[in-house]
Amino acid sequence: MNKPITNHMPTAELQALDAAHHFHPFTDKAGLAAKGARVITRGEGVWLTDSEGQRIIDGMAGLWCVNIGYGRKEMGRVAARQMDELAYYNTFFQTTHVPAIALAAKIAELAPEGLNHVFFAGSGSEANDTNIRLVRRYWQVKGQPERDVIISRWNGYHGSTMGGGSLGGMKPIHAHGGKIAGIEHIDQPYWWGEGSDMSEDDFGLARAQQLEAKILELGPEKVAAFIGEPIQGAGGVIIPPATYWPEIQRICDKYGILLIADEVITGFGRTGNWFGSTTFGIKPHIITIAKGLSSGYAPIGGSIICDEVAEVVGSAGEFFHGYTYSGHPVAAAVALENLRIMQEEGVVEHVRDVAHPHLKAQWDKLAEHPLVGEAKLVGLMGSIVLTPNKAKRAKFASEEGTVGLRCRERCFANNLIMRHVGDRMIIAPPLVITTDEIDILMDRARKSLDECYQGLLDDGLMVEKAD
Ligand code: PXG
Repeated sequence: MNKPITNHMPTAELQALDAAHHFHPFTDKAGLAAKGARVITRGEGVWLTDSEGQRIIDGMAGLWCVNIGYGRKEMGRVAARQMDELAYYNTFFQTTHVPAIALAAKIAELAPEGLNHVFFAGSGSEANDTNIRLVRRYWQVKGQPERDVIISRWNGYHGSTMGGGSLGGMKPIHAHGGKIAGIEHIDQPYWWGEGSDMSEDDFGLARAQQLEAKILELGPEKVAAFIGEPIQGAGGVIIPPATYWPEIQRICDKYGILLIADEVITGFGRTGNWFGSTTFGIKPHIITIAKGLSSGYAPIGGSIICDEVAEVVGSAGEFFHGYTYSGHPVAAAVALENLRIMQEEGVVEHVRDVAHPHLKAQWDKLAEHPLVGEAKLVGLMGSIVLTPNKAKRAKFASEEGTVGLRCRERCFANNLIMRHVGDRMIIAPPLVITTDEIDILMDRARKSLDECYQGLLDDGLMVEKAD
């Protein structure tokens, strides 16, 4: 194969090569080969272009990560400069370099109080693997090595390495390769789907109290940590009832259990604050970061660690853990430039004061659509649930995800990227989205919902699942 692979090859040729050689993540290989992947060729702001020249509005910021939007030239310039100066050096064995120093200091400045130490990884999954080892090491050093169980939630997502996938509560992931020992799951705070006839507030408390029940079942002396996403992202943008996080916090405090907030999605402005922990009043010992840290321009993640945990683990000799690319200088320089842009351009303030209120006014109204049950939005992270009967919070008779997929296909056809998780539709656009662009996104979303609804009526699919 001598021919260069360019954006100017016919789409069908690119698709054939892709199907032949590229094994995609989380994708049905045979299904994709039959259909052909959509080839994305350019990005600018909130807009993507595909190999057929279509302009698509990206309501998902890539995979929840392109917070400053695509095509910022400063980012490439910083990467090139850093590659010229020092393309690589490691941070093992008592060496360091300026980008890792500067980025760690900047993250400590932005993080909630008391979280001043950063362990770098290449991704969110790696960072959560670090967290498993870190919290177990912490309890070992404290003389309580039997405290090694980590409690997590069903339908949480913490990555897809063995550690991340095990922490996550997605059974299809556990089914492919198993689950590591010492991880226990409790139910998620998903009121619409699982709240039966409880009020949202009572349900939030009940679901949080499952943590206490699990701690008592295992024995508090066995539990190292609890991990949760402030808002479950990949699980379908599940925004917990207001009562949930305060009760989780109370329980972690009562039993002295470390609290890990996985902010891979909610970090760096997504919820209208720098961290979702601030939005929800959570006081974590460790925050997992990735994605928005570099706005996806370079692969980088990490764990922001509180003073106490860093001091304990740091007081007992070497911590046998690290990655070749921990604090990679180019990725760190790119992340630092991303944070400079976010701070100097007031991106978090834009989310809080401009983009969120503008989107919320229209997003909330979607709940009046005949196909939509509830519509929820925190910052620029939103979800709607599709239902054949909103009064009963009914599910569709069709297999879960059938209607969501049909809705996503309408969005795709209307050049809007809006994802489905089961029969929920979710958005998380770049944080720099303007009010005009929000209007375009919402026009396309409403049109897609109308078309989906009409299609369901035509095909006799607005049917409730029997109780
Ligand atoms: N924690 C959370 C909360 C995440 O959302 C990870 C950890 C893992 O990060 P890495 O960088 O290893 O992918 C994530 C990633 C989806 C989807 O379908 C979500 C993620 C990744 C891929 C797909 O919504 N989140």
